[in-house]
Amino acid sequence: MSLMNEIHYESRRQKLLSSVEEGVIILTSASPQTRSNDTEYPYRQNSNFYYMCGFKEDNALLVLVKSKEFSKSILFVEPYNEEHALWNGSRLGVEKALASYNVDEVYDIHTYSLLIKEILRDHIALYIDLFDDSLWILQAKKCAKELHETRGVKRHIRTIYDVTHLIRTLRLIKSHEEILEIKKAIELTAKAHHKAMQISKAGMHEYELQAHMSYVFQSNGAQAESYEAIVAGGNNANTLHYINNRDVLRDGDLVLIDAACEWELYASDITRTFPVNGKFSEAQREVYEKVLDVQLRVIEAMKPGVKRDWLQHYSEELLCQVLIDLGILSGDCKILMESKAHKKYAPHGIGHWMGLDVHDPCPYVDDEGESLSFVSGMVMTIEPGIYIRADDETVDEKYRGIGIRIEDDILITEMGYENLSTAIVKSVAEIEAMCRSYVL
Ligand SMILES: [Mn+2]
Repeated sequence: MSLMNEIHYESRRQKLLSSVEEGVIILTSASPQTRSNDTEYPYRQNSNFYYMCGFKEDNALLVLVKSKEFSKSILFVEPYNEEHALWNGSRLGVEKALASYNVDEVYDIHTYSLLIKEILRDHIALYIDLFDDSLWILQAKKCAKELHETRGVKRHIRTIYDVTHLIRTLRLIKSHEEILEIKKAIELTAKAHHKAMQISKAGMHEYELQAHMSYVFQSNGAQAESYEAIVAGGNNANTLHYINNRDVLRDGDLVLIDAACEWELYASDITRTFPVNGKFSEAQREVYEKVLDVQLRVIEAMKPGVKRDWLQHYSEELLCQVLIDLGILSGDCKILMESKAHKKYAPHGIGHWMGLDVHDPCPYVDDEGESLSFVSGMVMTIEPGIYIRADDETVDEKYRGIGIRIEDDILITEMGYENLSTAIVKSVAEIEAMCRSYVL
């Protein structure tokens, strides 16, 4: 059960409506996606739609109306249908949706094409997801055109705005309940990562570790994983989005696991890197501890007022210095950074917003393009990594094939930060102890 109740959604809708002078906002549910022939991927609701109403079914619409005199929220849903209930499960239907969702009106989705024209009448602004090419949006535009051509209608839709930016800005600041959902996701993800460390041994396949983690997620009630798991043994870790996971785990290699589950549609996003056989080699430990030191320092710098751009620059400086210390790069850190030399070994950003989406699409900059400053309630991952390809002959042989990333989920608080994933072991001693620990 979601911790969010109708009051949460109602207050979000009020906030959204208060940022709009007048007009009609249309938000559409995600459409089911075909996997092959007549089979579908598991359904996942559209995050912006879900954020504004909490409705999980497909084939649904949320329409918010604001005029000088009033504002109202309307939900369009699939009616209850016995045939559908028999084959695919019961839908809530119009009456029950009205009773359980605190919206002003609920209608059968099949009446939308008739009703939307009346809803749009006399409004001058339409707010949609500009990249939403669903038939519902096309229909709304068609009705707006018809109204434009109708004698006697005095006001017409004359501007179409992007509504997603407004919602994404609201989504930047997480409520107490949202943080609790994220914590629950992380709690299961912690179990899964610890499990992987405990059972890992040379000769296993990457997909076996993945399967054990998926078992932890599903057997504990998680409905989905936040993203395709990366289980990358040895040099595979140097392919950033390695999701093949078919290789054998080799003795003496590290394994990088970037995997996490979703809880009530809220994501977690965790990466740990550990030795397949449970014991870091000298060179692996050296690189690992340096990456960990960077991660700890970057997290320590997080607090309200700090700009995300600054944090990115700071982390690049630290990583560049690590590369110099390891003898992988040589020269002055500033000059190396200007030529982006460090990007060869540390190519990705330090972190991203996280929430209903693993990469929460909240803005990183304000309207002027200035980097946003952290505010209490924001959640960002911190995931420094260093990747040294096995075929990179410019690097000392002992480091070749090492790829390390360490990722945690950080909440900005009034006083500074809270590491939400601090329970997942990450020091060399903790990891080696976890790998040694007995497991059934
Ligand atoms: Mn991430």
